[in-house]
Amino acid sequence: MVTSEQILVTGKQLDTLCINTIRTLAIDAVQQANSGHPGAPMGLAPVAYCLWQDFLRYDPADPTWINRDRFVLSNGHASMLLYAILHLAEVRQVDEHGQVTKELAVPMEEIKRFRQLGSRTPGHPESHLTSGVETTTGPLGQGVGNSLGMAIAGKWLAANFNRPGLEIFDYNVYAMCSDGDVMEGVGGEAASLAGHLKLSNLCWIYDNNRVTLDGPAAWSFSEDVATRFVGYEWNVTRVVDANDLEILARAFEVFRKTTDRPTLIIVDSHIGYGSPHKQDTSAAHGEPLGEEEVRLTKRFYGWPEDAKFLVPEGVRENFRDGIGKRGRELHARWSEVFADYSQKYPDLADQLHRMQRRELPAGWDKNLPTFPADPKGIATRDSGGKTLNALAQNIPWLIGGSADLATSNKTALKFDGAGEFQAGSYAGRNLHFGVREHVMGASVNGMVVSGIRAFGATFFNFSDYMRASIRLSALMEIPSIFIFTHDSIGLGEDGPTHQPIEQLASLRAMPNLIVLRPGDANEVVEAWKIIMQLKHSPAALVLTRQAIPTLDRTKYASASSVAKGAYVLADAPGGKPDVILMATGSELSLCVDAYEKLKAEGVKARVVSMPCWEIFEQQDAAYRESVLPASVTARVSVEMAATLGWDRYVGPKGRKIGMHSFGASAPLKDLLRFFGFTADHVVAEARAAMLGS
Ligand SMILES: Cc1ncc(C[n+]2csc(CCOP(=O)(O)OP(=O)(O)O)c2C)c(N)n1
Ligand SMILES: [Mg+2]
Repeated sequence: MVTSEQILVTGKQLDTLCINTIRTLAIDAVQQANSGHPGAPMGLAPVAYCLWQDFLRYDPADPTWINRDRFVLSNGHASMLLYAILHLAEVRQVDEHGQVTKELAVPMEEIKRFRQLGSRTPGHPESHLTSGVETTTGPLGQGVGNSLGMAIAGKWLAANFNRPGLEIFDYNVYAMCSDGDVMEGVGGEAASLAGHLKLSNLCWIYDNNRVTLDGPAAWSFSEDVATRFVGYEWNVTRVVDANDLEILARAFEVFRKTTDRPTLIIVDSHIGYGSPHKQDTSAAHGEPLGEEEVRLTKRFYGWPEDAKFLVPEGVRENFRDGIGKRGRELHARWSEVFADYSQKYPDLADQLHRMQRRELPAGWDKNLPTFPADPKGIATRDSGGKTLNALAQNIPWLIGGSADLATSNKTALKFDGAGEFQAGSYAGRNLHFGVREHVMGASVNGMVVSGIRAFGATFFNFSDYMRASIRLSALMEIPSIFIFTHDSIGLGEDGPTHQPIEQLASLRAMPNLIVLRPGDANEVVEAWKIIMQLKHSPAALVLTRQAIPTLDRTKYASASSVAKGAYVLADAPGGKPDVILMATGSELSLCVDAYEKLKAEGVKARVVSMPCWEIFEQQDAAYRESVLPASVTARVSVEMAATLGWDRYVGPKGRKIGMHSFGASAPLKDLLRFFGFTADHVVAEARAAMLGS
């Protein structure tokens, strides 16, 4: 048996020692948790080691350094690889105020608590929990999708903030990925757009281990990945042995020298390297090795067989001398440049500070439009586009685009100087995602974790295509902005393939996502104000294609109460209604019409506008009771969508007008009549609710 003292610690052997430390930490943590994936960290340890130790421009003492190279572990199931590296590189934890602490992001106790409740080492890396984790990964394809956004952000920041002789931004983005990432559609979308945009600051490291969970990758995957990426106009290079540090280094150098396109490094590796059985590519590998195999594997590494969570002497020192020292020096040199920059360009430096804290510039809400009462009104996509354009002129880092529907979504930034973000001209604020909804979502998230307030837009129905990315933004607690127009059957002739039904209910079911469906143009402005002030929640802004009336706010309540999520728009005399009508979006004016009819008939009704359920739920009980008094049980909800969820507000005696089937292709007015979205129907349901209550 080998003891730790017997392990030689010089030269290449020191590298091997460090690599095997990463491997055995992963093995031991997975074994102790009795769950997780040890195989990928074992195979990839040399690659991660080489990158971090010799190439990554990263200061472990300050993981918030804005010009740090980004490292994304897109194959998030290999989380122990990242945790081991963060531990050994001694990356610091950042507190909730953004201050770097003396504490390690991943101390040894946390490695020992891998996958346990409340640990900073969850099964898959979560960026809001663990400093140094740049983005949350696990759903394959998302991390590489995020890396696209990070690379876009890097180019955009450089183009907008660098000044002659003062290069504040020149960071690179490295994403490690697996067969799954390369198989997933979103990974293909990301590669396609990155190649088109010639993002030379982007490097993917593909773990070509020829195995996936079920068995050999060849069971389901036989394309030539290199040729595919050459077709995407990437620079493709190959490392035939993941253990060959020299060839790996050469590949990273090739990436650094490539200035006109992204780089894919295909690394042939062996999953579970060193374990007698896990290298069998047909063996299941998403599980611990088992005590016996742990021993055999450690023996293969020349490791003390009984040692657990061993970090041999010299390992930490080696990381300090490598990434630690190099990162500190690079950061110090950058800080000197930045000090000079801050003197010469205090406004720009101030912007960067605000971006990092997710703060807004002074005057961010000036010149926002107000819309006069107008019975014919305006589509909320139009009022939304006008508001967005006003905000973007006040907030220089509000940028984004659409998945090829900017003209329909009304999301183009049209003011002077807005510009287009295109290959080689990276200062523009209009992004063109092409017909790639999923990676639009993932890359918006990547931009947002880079300090930019990014938005992405498409038809509401296609929110499904990007749902996995929306979900991750909510989990990551980041303020991504998703704009969805054509929000109901109200879009008309395009028909049921394009008409969302269940999307509102399903997005409302997502924790931490703020879903806003404003009911007229002035509610749109208020909704946008809410969105811009979010720091830890993403928003979905849901807007109409069709014109809807702009309500007369001298007659009805002010739209400013949108800030409370829901509010009394029109009330019965003395605030004592017999029936409550509630709606969002385009159905709000329908309720107002019904309210006027009921009023003329002597019925005491109230209209409640409910543009945002989540924010309404955050209000205190007294406010909620003042809007929806428990004593009034005759209630009607109206929404051109699945009714799931409205029970909560209409109660057991209430009535729900909504959609119970897919829509249909027809002119809007025919659809409204056919599916019962008329003021008369609302009146009838109100009377039925009053009888039943
Ligand atoms: C979107 C998504 N689908 C399925 C999974 C479950 N899963 C985890 S790892 C994996 C495949 C593993 O194969 P590969 O990507 O080649 O990684 P390796 O095991 O080689 O590290 C799968 C299907 C997932 N994490 N994400
Ligand atoms: Mg694989």
